[in-house]
Amino acid sequence: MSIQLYDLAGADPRYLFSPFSWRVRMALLHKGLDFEVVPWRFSAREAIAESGSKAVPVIKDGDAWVSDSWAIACYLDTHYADRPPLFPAPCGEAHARLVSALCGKLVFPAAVPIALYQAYVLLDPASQPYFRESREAMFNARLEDIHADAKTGPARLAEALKPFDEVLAVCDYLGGSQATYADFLLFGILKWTDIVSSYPVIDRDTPSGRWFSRLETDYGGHAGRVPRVRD
Ligand SMILES: N[C@@H](CCC(=O)N[C@@H](CS)C(=O)NCC(=O)O)C(=O)O
Repeated sequence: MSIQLYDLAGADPRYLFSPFSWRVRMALLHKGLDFEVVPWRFSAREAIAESGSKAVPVIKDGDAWVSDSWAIACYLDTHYADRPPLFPAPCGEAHARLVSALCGKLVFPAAVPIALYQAYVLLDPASQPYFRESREAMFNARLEDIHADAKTGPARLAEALKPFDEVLAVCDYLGGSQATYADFLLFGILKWTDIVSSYPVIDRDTPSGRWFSRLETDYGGHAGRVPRVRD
């Protein structure tokens, strides 16, 4: 039986955009595991109640429920050790933790002004009040006031990606010659912005942009085929 990946969906279930779920989706693709995406909404949390988590991503693998994107990646590497690694020894985990910290400090703050309001607009009406209230409390600002336009949003994101550009100018992946979980940490954030945004967010003619396009064509082009709002 294939693994089920519970993923945040918009009112239109074709839009699946959680940055954390994208990390897991890429990890499943990298491992070559069969999986099925189950659309999930804030307004229908009970679908993942058995996992003990209130947040997605969550996977169900046979009888096992696993939540939290990092914990899921660790689970996949442990349980499917014969498949391509997400954290190749000896320093895969330390490397991924460094990339995670850089993403948290640099990229996520630049992605939020692009994605937060535009993600809110895509949600089902029953989820929107919760999302607005929780995110406005988290960022201490109205969603509309956080929102960046087509000029300032991508410019700030490009600035945040500069350290990654330096690496990706000389390596195909953050993992070197192969993608690792470090790649999917960054990719998840960018894919989130790219799916929900009404304007282009990533300059494809930069090292990070070329790397993003590469990951979209890898794994049979899975990530490149998913619908974006502006398609
Ligand atoms: N640390 C968690 C974060 C997951 C997370 O925040 N997911 C969001 C969707 S993008 C969620 O489901 N939040 C639940 C809520 O806000 O109530 C992970 O990496 O899996």
